[in-house]
Amino acid sequence: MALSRIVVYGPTTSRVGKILWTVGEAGAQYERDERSIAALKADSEYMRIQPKGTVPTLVCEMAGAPPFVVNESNSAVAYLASKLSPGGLYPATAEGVANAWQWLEWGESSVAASQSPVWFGLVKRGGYPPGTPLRVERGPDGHASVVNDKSVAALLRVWSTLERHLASDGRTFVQGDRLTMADVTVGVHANRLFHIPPDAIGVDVRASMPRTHDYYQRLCERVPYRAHVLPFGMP
Ligand SMILES: N[C@@H](CCC(=O)N[C@@H](CS)C(=O)NCC(=O)O)C(=O)O
Repeated sequence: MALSRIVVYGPTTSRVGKILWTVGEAGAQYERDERSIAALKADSEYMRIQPKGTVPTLVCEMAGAPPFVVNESNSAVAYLASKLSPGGLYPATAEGVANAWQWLEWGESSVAASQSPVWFGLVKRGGYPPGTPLRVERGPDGHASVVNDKSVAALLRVWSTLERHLASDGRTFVQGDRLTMADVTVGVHANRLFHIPPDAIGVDVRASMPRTHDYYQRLCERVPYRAHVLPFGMP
Protein backbone atom coordinates (compact mmCIF):
# COMPACT_ATOMS: atom_id res chain seq x y z
CA MET A 1 0.00 0.00 0.00
CA ALA A 2 1.45 3.37 -1.02
CA LEU A 3 2.30 5.89 1.67
CA SER A 4 0.17 9.03 1.48
CA ARG A 5 1.88 10.93 4.30
CA ILE A 6 5.23 10.62 6.08
CA VAL A 7 5.85 12.50 9.34
CA VAL A 8 9.24 12.42 11.06
CA TYR A 9 9.23 13.35 14.74
CA GLY A 10 12.22 14.80 16.50
CA PRO A 11 14.61 17.73 16.39
CA THR A 12 17.29 17.54 13.74
CA THR A 13 19.77 14.93 14.94
CA SER A 14 21.96 12.49 13.03
CA ARG A 15 19.38 9.73 13.52
CA VAL A 16 16.64 11.93 12.12
CA GLY A 17 19.14 12.65 9.32
CA LYS A 18 19.23 8.93 8.49
CA ILE A 19 15.49 8.94 7.86
CA LEU A 20 15.49 12.18 5.87
CA TRP A 21 18.41 10.95 3.74
CA THR A 22 16.46 7.76 2.96
CA VAL A 23 13.31 9.66 2.03
CA GLY A 24 15.40 12.08 -0.03
CA GLU A 25 17.07 9.25 -1.96
CA ALA A 26 13.61 7.87 -2.76
CA GLY A 27 12.41 11.29 -3.92
CA ALA A 28 9.44 11.31 -1.52
CA GLN A 29 7.89 14.19 0.43
CA TYR A 30 7.77 14.32 4.21
CA GLU A 31 6.62 16.50 7.07
CA ARG A 32 8.49 17.23 10.28
CA ASP A 33 7.57 17.70 13.90
CA GLU A 34 10.76 19.29 15.18
CA ARG A 35 9.84 19.75 18.81
CA SER A 36 12.63 19.14 21.32
CA ILE A 37 12.98 15.74 22.97
CA ALA A 38 11.83 17.31 26.27
CA ALA A 39 8.73 18.77 24.60
CA LEU A 40 7.89 15.45 22.96
CA LYS A 41 8.36 13.57 26.24
CA ALA A 42 5.95 16.02 27.88
CA ASP A 43 3.32 15.30 25.21
CA SER A 44 1.17 12.40 26.39
CA GLU A 45 0.06 11.64 22.83
CA TYR A 46 3.70 11.28 21.74
CA MET A 47 4.43 9.02 24.71
CA ARG A 48 1.40 6.94 23.80
CA ILE A 49 2.63 6.28 20.26
CA GLN A 50 6.30 6.05 21.34
CA PRO A 51 6.61 4.67 24.88
CA LYS A 52 10.43 4.81 24.78
CA GLY A 53 10.20 8.59 24.53
CA THR A 54 13.16 8.73 22.16
CA VAL A 55 13.50 10.28 18.72
CA PRO A 56 13.21 9.74 15.86
CA THR A 57 9.73 8.35 15.43
CA LEU A 58 8.17 7.85 12.04
CA VAL A 59 4.43 7.97 11.41
CA CYS A 60 3.19 6.91 7.97
CA GLU A 61 -0.32 7.11 6.60
CA MET A 62 -1.87 4.93 3.91
CA ALA A 63 -5.36 5.11 2.44
CA GLY A 64 -7.80 2.89 4.31
CA ALA A 65 -5.39 1.84 7.08
CA PRO A 66 -4.55 3.20 10.52
CA PRO A 67 -1.31 5.20 10.72
CA PHE A 68 1.79 3.05 11.07
CA VAL A 69 4.21 4.13 13.80
CA VAL A 70 7.80 2.91 14.07
CA ASN A 71 10.76 3.92 16.21
CA GLU A 72 14.43 2.86 16.13
CA SER A 73 16.06 4.73 13.30
CA ASN A 74 17.27 1.59 11.51
CA SER A 75 13.77 0.10 11.55
CA ALA A 76 12.37 3.33 10.16
CA VAL A 77 15.03 3.40 7.42
CA ALA A 78 14.33 -0.21 6.46
CA TYR A 79 10.57 0.34 6.43
CA LEU A 80 10.84 3.42 4.22
CA ALA A 81 13.31 1.71 1.90
CA SER A 82 10.92 -1.23 1.47
CA LYS A 83 7.89 1.00 0.82
CA LEU A 84 9.53 3.67 -1.32
CA SER A 85 12.32 1.84 -3.10
CA PRO A 86 11.78 -1.94 -3.28
CA GLY A 87 14.61 -3.57 -5.19
CA GLY A 88 16.57 -0.30 -4.97
CA LEU A 89 17.39 1.00 -1.51
CA TYR A 90 15.69 -2.14 -0.21
CA PRO A 91 17.45 -5.22 -1.58
CA ALA A 92 15.39 -7.55 -3.76
CA THR A 93 16.33 -10.80 -2.02
CA ALA A 94 16.07 -12.07 1.56
CA GLU A 95 19.84 -12.54 1.54
CA GLY A 96 20.35 -8.96 0.40
CA VAL A 97 18.04 -7.70 3.15
CA ALA A 98 19.82 -9.73 5.83
CA ASN A 99 23.17 -8.53 4.56
CA ALA A 100 21.98 -4.91 4.67
CA TRP A 101 20.77 -5.38 8.24
CA GLN A 102 24.25 -6.56 9.21
CA TRP A 103 25.57 -3.13 8.28
CA LEU A 104 22.68 -1.16 9.75
CA GLU A 105 23.29 -2.98 13.04
CA TRP A 106 27.06 -2.59 12.83
CA GLY A 107 26.67 1.16 12.44
CA GLU A 108 24.20 1.61 15.29
CA SER A 109 26.01 -0.73 17.69
CA SER A 110 29.73 -1.27 17.05
CA VAL A 111 30.54 2.03 15.34
CA ALA A 112 28.31 4.24 17.47
CA ALA A 113 29.64 2.72 20.70
CA SER A 114 33.25 3.42 19.78
CA GLN A 115 32.80 6.67 17.92
CA SER A 116 30.23 8.65 19.88
CA PRO A 117 32.48 9.17 22.94
CA VAL A 118 35.32 10.36 20.69
CA TRP A 119 33.08 12.50 18.52
CA PHE A 120 31.39 14.23 21.43
CA GLY A 121 34.73 14.53 23.22
CA LEU A 122 37.11 15.76 20.54
CA VAL A 123 34.73 17.51 18.17
CA LYS A 124 31.90 18.72 20.36
CA ARG A 125 34.21 19.16 23.38
CA GLY A 126 31.84 17.44 25.77
CA GLY A 127 31.53 14.44 28.02
CA TYR A 128 29.82 11.25 27.03
CA PRO A 129 27.19 10.33 28.02
CA PRO A 130 26.07 13.95 27.57
CA GLY A 131 26.09 15.88 30.83
CA THR A 132 29.19 14.17 32.22
CA PRO A 133 32.57 15.94 32.25
CA LEU A 134 34.89 15.53 29.26
CA ARG A 135 37.68 12.99 29.95
CA VAL A 136 40.68 12.79 27.62
CA GLU A 137 43.85 10.77 28.24
CA ARG A 138 46.84 11.54 26.08
CA GLY A 139 49.80 9.35 25.21
CA PRO A 140 53.45 10.49 25.42
CA ASP A 141 53.10 11.98 21.91
CA GLY A 142 50.30 14.24 23.15
CA HIS A 143 47.64 12.58 21.03
CA ALA A 144 44.32 11.55 22.52
CA SER A 145 44.45 7.83 23.28
CA VAL A 146 41.29 7.45 25.38
CA VAL A 147 38.33 9.82 25.14
CA ASN A 148 35.39 9.56 27.50
CA ASP A 149 36.63 6.06 28.44
CA LYS A 150 36.77 4.81 24.86
CA SER A 151 40.05 4.02 23.18
CA VAL A 152 40.89 5.78 19.94
CA ALA A 153 42.65 2.57 18.82
CA ALA A 154 39.33 0.69 19.17
CA LEU A 155 37.63 3.30 17.01
CA LEU A 156 40.25 2.91 14.28
CA ARG A 157 39.97 -0.87 14.58
CA VAL A 158 36.20 -0.84 14.10
CA TRP A 159 36.50 1.24 10.92
CA SER A 160 39.19 -1.07 9.54
CA THR A 161 36.32 -3.56 9.06
CA LEU A 162 34.72 -1.32 6.46
CA GLU A 163 38.07 -0.54 4.84
CA ARG A 164 38.66 -4.26 4.28
CA HIS A 165 35.08 -4.81 3.16
CA LEU A 166 35.25 -2.07 0.53
CA ALA A 167 38.53 -3.49 -0.74
CA SER A 168 37.02 -6.91 -1.37
CA ASP A 169 35.43 -7.00 -4.85
CA GLY A 170 36.21 -3.29 -5.27
CA ARG A 171 32.85 -2.24 -3.82
CA THR A 172 31.69 1.31 -4.51
CA PHE A 173 29.00 1.16 -1.84
CA VAL A 174 28.51 -1.20 1.08
CA GLN A 175 26.54 -3.77 -0.93
CA GLY A 176 28.22 -3.33 -4.30
CA ASP A 177 27.91 -0.77 -7.04
CA ARG A 178 24.85 1.13 -5.86
CA LEU A 179 23.52 2.73 -2.70
CA THR A 180 21.17 0.65 -0.54
CA MET A 181 19.85 0.95 2.99
CA ALA A 182 23.06 -0.77 4.11
CA ASP A 183 24.84 2.55 3.53
CA VAL A 184 22.62 4.71 5.69
CA THR A 185 23.93 4.22 9.23
CA VAL A 186 27.49 3.60 8.01
CA GLY A 187 27.30 6.79 5.94
CA VAL A 188 26.13 8.91 8.83
CA HIS A 189 29.00 7.70 11.02
CA ALA A 190 31.56 8.04 8.20
CA ASN A 191 30.67 11.72 8.05
CA ARG A 192 31.68 12.08 11.68
CA LEU A 193 34.84 10.01 11.29
CA PHE A 194 36.20 12.38 8.66
CA HIS A 195 35.55 15.38 10.87
CA ILE A 196 37.55 14.14 13.85
CA PRO A 197 40.61 16.42 13.95
CA PRO A 198 43.65 14.41 12.72
CA ASP A 199 45.93 16.43 15.01
CA ALA A 200 44.02 15.32 18.10
CA ILE A 201 44.29 11.59 17.41
CA GLY A 202 47.61 11.63 15.57
CA VAL A 203 46.14 9.77 12.59
CA ASP A 204 44.87 11.22 9.35
CA VAL A 205 42.08 8.77 8.59
CA ARG A 206 41.78 10.12 5.05
CA ALA A 207 45.22 8.64 4.36
CA SER A 208 45.03 5.54 6.57
CA MET A 209 41.56 4.53 5.28
CA PRO A 210 41.65 5.55 1.62
CA ARG A 211 38.80 3.32 0.47
CA THR A 212 36.54 4.50 3.24
CA HIS A 213 37.46 8.09 2.39
CA ASP A 214 36.69 7.53 -1.33
CA TYR A 215 33.39 6.00 -0.25
CA TYR A 216 32.66 9.04 1.90
CA GLN A 217 33.42 11.34 -1.01
CA ARG A 218 31.00 9.39 -3.20
CA LEU A 219 28.33 9.89 -0.55
CA CYS A 220 29.11 13.61 -0.47
CA GLU A 221 28.27 13.79 -4.20
CA ARG A 222 24.66 12.87 -3.40
CA VAL A 223 22.28 15.79 -2.87
CA PRO A 224 20.17 14.14 -0.10
CA TYR A 225 23.33 13.19 1.79
CA ARG A 226 24.65 16.72 1.56
CA ALA A 227 21.30 18.11 2.71
CA HIS A 228 20.56 15.78 5.60
CA VAL A 229 23.81 14.20 6.78
CA LEU A 230 26.71 16.55 6.13
CA PRO A 231 25.51 19.19 8.63
CA PHE A 232 26.01 16.64 11.43
CA GLY A 233 29.71 16.33 10.64
CA MET A 234 30.33 19.97 11.31
CA PRO A 235 32.33 20.73 14.43
N1 LIG B 1 18.57 3.17 18.86
C1 LIG B 1 17.66 4.29 18.83
C2 LIG B 1 18.22 5.38 19.72
C3 LIG B 1 17.25 6.54 19.90
C4 LIG B 1 17.85 7.58 20.79
O1 LIG B 1 18.46 7.28 21.83
N2 LIG B 1 17.66 8.85 20.41
C5 LIG B 1 18.16 9.92 21.22
C6 LIG B 1 18.40 11.16 20.37
S1 LIG B 1 19.51 10.86 19.02
C7 LIG B 1 17.11 10.27 22.26
O2 LIG B 1 15.93 10.27 21.96
N3 LIG B 1 17.55 10.58 23.47
C8 LIG B 1 16.67 10.97 24.55
C9 LIG B 1 16.42 9.86 25.53
O3 LIG B 1 17.03 8.77 25.42
O4 LIG B 1 15.61 10.09 26.42
C10 LIG B 1 17.50 4.76 17.37
O5 LIG B 1 18.34 4.41 16.53
O6 LIG B 1 16.51 5.43 17.07
